[in-house]
Amino acid sequence: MLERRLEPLWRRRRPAVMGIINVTPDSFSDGGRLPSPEAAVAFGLRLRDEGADILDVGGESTRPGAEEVPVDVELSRVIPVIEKLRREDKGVLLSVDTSKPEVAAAALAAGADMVNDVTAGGAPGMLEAVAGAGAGVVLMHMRGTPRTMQLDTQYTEIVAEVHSFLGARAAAAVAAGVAPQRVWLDPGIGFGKDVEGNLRLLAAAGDLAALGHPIVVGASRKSFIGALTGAGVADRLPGSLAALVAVAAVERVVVRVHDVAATVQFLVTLAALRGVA
Ligand code: HH2
Repeated sequence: MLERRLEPLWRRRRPAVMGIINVTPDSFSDGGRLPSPEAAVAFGLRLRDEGADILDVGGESTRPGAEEVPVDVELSRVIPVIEKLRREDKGVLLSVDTSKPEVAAAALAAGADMVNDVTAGGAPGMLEAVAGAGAGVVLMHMRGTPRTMQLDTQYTEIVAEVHSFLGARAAAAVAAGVAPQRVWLDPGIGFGKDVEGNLRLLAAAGDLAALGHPIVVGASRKSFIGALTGAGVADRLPGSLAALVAVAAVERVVVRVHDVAATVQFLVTLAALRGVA
C-alpha cells in the first residue's frame, strides 16, 4: 500500500526527493538528453542511487510556450521507461508526469504509483482513473496552459488564490474516491507566476501544508532563479537549493529536482543543523 511505503519517508524529518526523468526532446533544462528508454532507465536508477525516493517520468514538456504532444507519442515515450524501471526495481516509487487520463491509466497499469498532473486533475476522467487504480495524485496549480501561462502573472493575493484553488481540487479528488493522504498539493512554481509570486509561494509552503495534504514543490533550475541572479539554466543549482530553505522546514514535503545528489546533501545537512538549533 502506498501509505506504508511513504511512512518511512515522512519519519525522516526532511523532505523526500522526487528525481526528474524527462523523456522529452524539448524540456527547458534537460530536453533530449535521454534518447532511448534504456538511457532513461539507467538515468533513473542513477537518481535512485543518489537518494531519490520517487522517480517522476514525463513525456511532455510543460515549459512556457510548449505545444501539446499527441497521446500516442506520449505513451510511446513514457510506458517503456516505467515498465523497465518497475522491472529493475520493485520498490522505488514511480510517478508519471502527465495531464492525459489515457497516459495516466496506462502508466499506472505498467507499474507507476502516482500521477503527477500539472493541470490538477482537470481532464475528464483523470481523478477517476487515479481512484480506480488505488494510486496517488499530485495536483498542481497553473494558470491557463503552458502556452498561455506567462501572459498574465498578476494576482490580487497569490498565496490565498493558489491555496484556495488547491483546496478545491483536493476536495474534488477525494470526492472522486482518492484517499486524502494520496492527494498531494503543489503551488506550481513558475507556472503563470512572476518572480515575487514564486517567492511568496515558496515562503508560504507551511500554510499550504495546513490544508492537511502532503506538499510537492518544484523550483529546480526555474527561470525565477535566472531572473534573480542572471544564471543560465545549467548554472542554477545554488539558487535551486536556496529556494528550498523555507520548504525544508515543513512536514510531509516532496521536492521535485533535477540534481538529486546535491539536493539530498543539502537537505540532510540542513535537517542536522535544525536538529541542534
Ligand atoms: N515543473 C515542471 C514539470 N512538472 N510537476 C510538478 N508537480 N511541479 C512542478 O513544479 C513541475 C512539474 C517543469 O520542469 P521540468 O520537468 O524540468 O521541465 P519540462 O516541463 O520542460 O519538461
